[in-house]
Amino acid sequence: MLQHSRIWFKASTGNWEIGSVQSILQDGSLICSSNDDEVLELAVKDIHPANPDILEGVDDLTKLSYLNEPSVLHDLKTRFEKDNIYTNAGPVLIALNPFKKIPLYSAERVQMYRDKVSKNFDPHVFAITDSACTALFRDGINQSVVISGESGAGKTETAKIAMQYIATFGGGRGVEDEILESNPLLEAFGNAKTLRNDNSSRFGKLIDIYFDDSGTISGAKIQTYLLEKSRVVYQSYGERSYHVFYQLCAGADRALRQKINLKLASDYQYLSRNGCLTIDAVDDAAQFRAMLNAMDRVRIPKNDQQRLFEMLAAVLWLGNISFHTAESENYSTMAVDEAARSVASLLGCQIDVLHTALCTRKINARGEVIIQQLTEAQAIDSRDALAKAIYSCLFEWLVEKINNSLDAGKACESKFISILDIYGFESFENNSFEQLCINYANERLQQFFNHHLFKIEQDEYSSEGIDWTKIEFVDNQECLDLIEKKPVGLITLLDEECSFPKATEASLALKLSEHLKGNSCFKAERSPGFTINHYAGEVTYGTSGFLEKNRDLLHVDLLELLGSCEHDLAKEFAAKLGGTGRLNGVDLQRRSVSTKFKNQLLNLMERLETTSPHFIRCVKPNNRQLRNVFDFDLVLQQLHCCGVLEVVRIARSGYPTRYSYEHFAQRYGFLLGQTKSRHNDYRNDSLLVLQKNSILPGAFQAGLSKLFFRPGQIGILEHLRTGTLNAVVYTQSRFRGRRD
Ligand code: AOV
Ligand code: MG
Repeated sequence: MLQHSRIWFKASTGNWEIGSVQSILQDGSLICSSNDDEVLELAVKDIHPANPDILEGVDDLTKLSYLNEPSVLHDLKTRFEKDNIYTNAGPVLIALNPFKKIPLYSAERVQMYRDKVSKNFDPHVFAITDSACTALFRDGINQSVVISGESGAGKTETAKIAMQYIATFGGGRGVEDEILESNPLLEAFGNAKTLRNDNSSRFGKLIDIYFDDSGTISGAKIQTYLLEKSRVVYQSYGERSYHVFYQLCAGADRALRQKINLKLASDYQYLSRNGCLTIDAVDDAAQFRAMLNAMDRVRIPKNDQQRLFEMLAAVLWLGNISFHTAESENYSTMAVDEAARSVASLLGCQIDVLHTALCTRKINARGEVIIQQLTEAQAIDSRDALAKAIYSCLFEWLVEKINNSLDAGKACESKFISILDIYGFESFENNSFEQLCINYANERLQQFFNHHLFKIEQDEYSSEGIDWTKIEFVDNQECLDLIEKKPVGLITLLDEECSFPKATEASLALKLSEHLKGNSCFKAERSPGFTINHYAGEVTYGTSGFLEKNRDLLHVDLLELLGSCEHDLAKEFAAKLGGTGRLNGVDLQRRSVSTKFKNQLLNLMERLETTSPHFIRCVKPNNRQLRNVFDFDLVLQQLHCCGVLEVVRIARSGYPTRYSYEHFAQRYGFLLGQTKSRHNDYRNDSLLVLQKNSILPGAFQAGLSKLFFRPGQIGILEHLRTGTLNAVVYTQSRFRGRRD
């Protein structure tokens, strides 16, 4: 550190501030002055060099001369204050959530990125999506856009922006409009207000967008992951159930209201119990109209829409069904009131059939069927289980309808780009099974990120014999082992405990603690529960409700009820649920929610592995959903836990573009003209191309089977290639012109 150099130091406020070095003491500590002319003595470890002014607010963190936390934060903040919310971190796009509308997404702007009128465009979701589209057709490899970040960081908005770009890039047949319209529809049914995000996704989503050889979108397919169905019957204070319920109650016209006997949201227990009925600045009635419009656009026929609303109303009325227990009895009976009558009429069943299904249970005891009468609490559980089952079936049914409309079946063979938008990492005061699943999915995604940006990258350098100094990163394998390792991972232990009828939340907590205490990411808690040290921070989970949620049994009585209803969706759902063999908990091990989810996630990862991924990291500038507020510590923590600094470090010294000698020689070999080798010595030809076109030795390394390039080099070669090809075409046409 030299005298007068600009530095960052941590001020007494805890914030990083700019200062300059005045003198250096013998023990190595420094006398520095702050911008306010305060003089301080600082240890070397407490300061970082600051970048020169000319690097203020650069659009790619790899351009910073000094890569340290305050410099990176300062860069992001400077850009954020000018509404430049996107910044590259080498290959990763960082997207800061502005929590306000910024004019960055017009059709003109899409066109600008598409036409690539300038090389120096600001980083943007459009730019990274464009590179995916371009690579799809240039390299013939399927691509993916993988979006991650905490809850409320902006993943879903970002995914929609990427879809908007792709729809323009490959539009033509009209299916692109349906792809875009699937968003408001799925959000209505799968998103809800949580304490972290007014429009929080409560399901994971992968959409594959298919292209034909002419580059036009030919169809799409949506795959969804584990919808949080407990929300239908219960929400934490200050949260809401799924948007669609409030939209329906606020927006349905009189005819529909009458048909399905619809009241106001405040009349339904499932919606009003915790007092949060509206969202600031959101008009549920207007959203309902948008949702209806979206249903029309994805060609859901009116009669299907009608059936869907009937089912939604049935779910709402179910929540109002109440039970009584007569004195001196210990079993309950259902109140025959408007709620019970509405459910029966909407589903198409007799009231007494509904009563029997909710208040009794058939038990098979040594070959004999016994009818057990349920207590009030059990009857309520039964009722809620039915509501949750209907809603989650409805969600799957809707996804299937959308997929039919997107021609998902036909398109599967062609090239595709996948966009992944899952629920972000969550940590509340009380965390349960749902948070565990969500955070587990995020761990998996984080590993995918690590794997691509650190591991595969560096392993390839070493196997190809490239000169390289290894960069360390935080591996989250131990946390994944904790959750999914066999035979003693959390999921296996949970499944095992679920197969004991007498298991309780306490016995589960004890079992987990006994078997998992050796894992450094695990800590047992006193109240039944445990803490996991996730890549994004510690989360404490309470085991209450874990067993039932993981078992997710719908008793045969309820299945039979659904199957006997006149409503054809009820019948369809019963067949579907029954078909998965959930009766009597048979084969529970294979079918528990967590095991099913784990398998789904592993399939997802396998699928992503076959693509060439592009990463967008969404970052939340503050926890209060406020515009223009940049909370240093919060941003830093998010950058930290996903290893952004390390990504930048690798990108700065790494070789992001690579080609096999064969591929390279085939694409650029013609630039050699006559000097090209006769027997296709690809390696030799490739190196000659580089030499003849003045690609400097520092700009690439020749590996055993591949060439590795520093950023920007392929752009130069492509430019030369296009130039040469154009010249050839021009000469040929002139030649032809002369002949004619
Ligand atoms: P998430 O998908 O990452 O959370 P969202 O995409 O729903 O987060 O973003 C949360 C809110 O931030 C949105 O509803 C918008 O109000 C705002 N927002 C995000 N990105 C932008 C943008 N580019 N421009 C303007 N506003 C934006 V979760 O689904 O909770 O993990 O489960
Ligand atoms: Mg989301």
